[in-house]
Amino acid sequence: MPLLCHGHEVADLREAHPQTIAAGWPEGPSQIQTALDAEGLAEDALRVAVEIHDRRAIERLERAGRVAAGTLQRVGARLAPGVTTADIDAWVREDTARVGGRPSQLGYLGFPAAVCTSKNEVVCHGIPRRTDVLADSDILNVDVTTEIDGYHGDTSATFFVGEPSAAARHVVDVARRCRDAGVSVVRPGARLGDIGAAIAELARKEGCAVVRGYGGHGIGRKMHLPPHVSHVGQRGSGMRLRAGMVFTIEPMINLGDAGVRVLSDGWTVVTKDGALSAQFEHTVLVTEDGVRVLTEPDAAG
Ligand SMILES: [Co+2]
Repeated sequence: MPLLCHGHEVADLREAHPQTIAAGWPEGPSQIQTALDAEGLAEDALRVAVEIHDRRAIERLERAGRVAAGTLQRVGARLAPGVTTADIDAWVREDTARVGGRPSQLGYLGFPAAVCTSKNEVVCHGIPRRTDVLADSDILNVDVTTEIDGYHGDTSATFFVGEPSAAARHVVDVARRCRDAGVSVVRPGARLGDIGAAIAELARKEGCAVVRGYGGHGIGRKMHLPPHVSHVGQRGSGMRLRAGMVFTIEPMINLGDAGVRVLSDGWTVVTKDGALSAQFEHTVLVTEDGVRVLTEPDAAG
């Protein structure tokens, strides 16, 4: 089977698994094309299928990305000392409903809120709470995922509340630049590992650490799909990127050590050493000649 021997090559899934794919698939993507990833997740001993989205799906993903970016931008503009993370949760629900979407995170694996709010030493998956009040010089990551018309868009940014310390400014700046460094290497023919390599090199140069346990992910008709996008990859390793793939790049950058732990609520991930952590996230599309960010705030409407 040449298809399965060439694990990085895009294949028409119908050739690989003819019995599993219906000829028409009326509501699905019309071209179920996938890349079979033999090397990228070798430890799983599983070949992971990554969807190559067609034009119709891409239009919907663009819209979902635009909508998520718009909500993030509007909510971010309202942050100030005295705001609670429960307020942010309410604003995300209101704004998402207003534009005709649904917060993807609400109820996902039992997550109790519509948005993740991760403050200071919280790395990710912070739960909004009425008792969690923003104060001057906090940093806060707000992670918005929106489903609209059956497709999801996922984006996050770390905001300053009031006047940031020099350390906060540094880790937030490095996190944004790491995300952008990861995005900048995406093009057809690049490897998944190139993304994490670009991120890890920049973080190291700036004296920061990259969180390893959590990564980016494919996104489409589900919020979380293959592939897993490591933020500490090795250049030249992993799946070969192809036009039509859509996934997130969302490095979590720590000012101190890379170590993290999960609090007893089962969700909140914090730095082990209590040092600040920051994160930025885009959903990106691999295009014929490079990359398009689907969650650019400038494109928000
Ligand atoms: Co994400």
